[in-house]
Amino acid sequence: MKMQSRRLAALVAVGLTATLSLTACGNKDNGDAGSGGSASGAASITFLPKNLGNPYFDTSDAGGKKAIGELGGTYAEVGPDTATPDSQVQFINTAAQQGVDALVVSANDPNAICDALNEASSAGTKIVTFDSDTDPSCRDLYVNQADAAGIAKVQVDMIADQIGDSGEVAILSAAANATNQNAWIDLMKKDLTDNHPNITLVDTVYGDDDDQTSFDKTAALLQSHPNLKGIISPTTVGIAAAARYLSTSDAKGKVALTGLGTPNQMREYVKDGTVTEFALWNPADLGYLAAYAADALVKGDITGAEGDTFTAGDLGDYTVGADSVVLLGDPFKFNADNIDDFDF
Ligand code: RAM
Repeated sequence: MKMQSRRLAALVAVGLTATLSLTACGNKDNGDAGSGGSASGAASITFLPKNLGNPYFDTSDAGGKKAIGELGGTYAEVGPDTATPDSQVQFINTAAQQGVDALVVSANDPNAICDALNEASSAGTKIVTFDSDTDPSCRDLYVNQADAAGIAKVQVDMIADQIGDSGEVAILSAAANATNQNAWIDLMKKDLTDNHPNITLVDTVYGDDDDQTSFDKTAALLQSHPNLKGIISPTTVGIAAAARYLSTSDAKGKVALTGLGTPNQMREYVKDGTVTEFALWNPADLGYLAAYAADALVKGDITGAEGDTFTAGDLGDYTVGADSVVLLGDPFKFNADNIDDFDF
């Protein structure tokens, strides 16, 4: 997938900015992001990632914090330690009780948090999902990182390329109920069946977006499938753990690994030859866009209806699409030629 140089420059710039602001962003960050604090008209927006301690969400939420700073609002980040289906419920309830203006959530399960979100919504909190959606009835807007079909295709294209379009592959995913990974996996399966008859998907396993679980599942995959030629891991936690395992195993250079990763977590494994190429969007851009969308909902500039438009700071103008979805852009491929251009 080609990316225009203007967009690439923006990606690098936002990535660098996000990295700088990361130093000021602890796991549970709470407080005024802008100099004006929550002056009248300024929104309080709370980010609720799938789990804390996941560098992907550290970066996305730092993007959200930057946007809220520009808007003069109040930023907070709360979240569970584990990416389980209902671990986010207590944080949603608390945010609603606090009268937070908007919640920006990446869901571990499409339905398990719906009751809590609906209650928060009835109490006046705007609900934005980003990264991983809920059932559409439980939120005002979903900020989607990239078209699901495009995310699926880029991963299938990369593994096909890396294993000569033939042989056994497996998927190492995140939590078993994750809306985003499950949508991508369904589309990858279809693409493999339709377009890659010589590739066989032999297993799909779940590392729960937990580093150790993902590491152990990688070891188990290699044991159960001695003819495995490739692993696709559509999660930044999974691909980094799998790369760490492969890098010191006999399978290094023999079993291909690709999927979705962050450049900072994957750099050493690209340099040592464990990984050839992987993909992602810029999580900082995603959080930044979600914060601007949440603010536009709070201020009543948009309702989430198809055709609504708003401006997301440096990223420019966006239009709400069908099913109240706002699309960030295209995935981007990282490899030895470009990985040093990125810092997130
Ligand atoms: C992990 C999470 C997140 C996903 C990325 C690719 O960090 O599962 O939801 O979007 O990977």
